[in-house]
Amino acid sequence: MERTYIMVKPDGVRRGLTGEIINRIERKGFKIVAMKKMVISRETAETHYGEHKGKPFFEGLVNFITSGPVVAMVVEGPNAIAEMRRLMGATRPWEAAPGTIRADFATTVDENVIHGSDGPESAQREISIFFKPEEIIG
Ligand code: RTP
Ligand code: MG
Repeated sequence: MERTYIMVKPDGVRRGLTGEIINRIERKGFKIVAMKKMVISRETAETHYGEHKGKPFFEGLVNFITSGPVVAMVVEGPNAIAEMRRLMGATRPWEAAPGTIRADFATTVDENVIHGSDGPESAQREISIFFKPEEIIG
């Protein structure tokens, strides 16, 4: 069993795609063990995306991710980190495989609907940024 941090980004929430995304996660057979709607502070956004600090898109990324509510989740299941990345599709939606969330619902790299942790260390780190241990109900 593995846990990953998943987030419906502000564009996904604004466009009413939260239910569709939850549906895909649950149909896959994964379990949502924590979930909340929240507006991320700049400080939290900069921590979450710390690996991208200094890159040309960093400022825009922080502005975007703080631009409206997100739906944050912890998703649990076998190989959940890699499998959720597979369901999400590639970062650039035009490179995402057909049938993936980003291929089906996004057109630009800046607003690509969903975030998912990219490895075990970032999963642990990101889960602890957004959730207290007692908010995770297995
Ligand atoms: P995420 O962290 O949001 O799940 O996306 P990811 O792992 O697939 O991609 P990552 O490399 O971590 O990049 C984080 C987000 O930054 C934006 N980005 N823009 N303009 C660009 O070249 C560019 N590159 C990355 C994307 O919104 C990406 O999701
Ligand atoms: Mg990433």
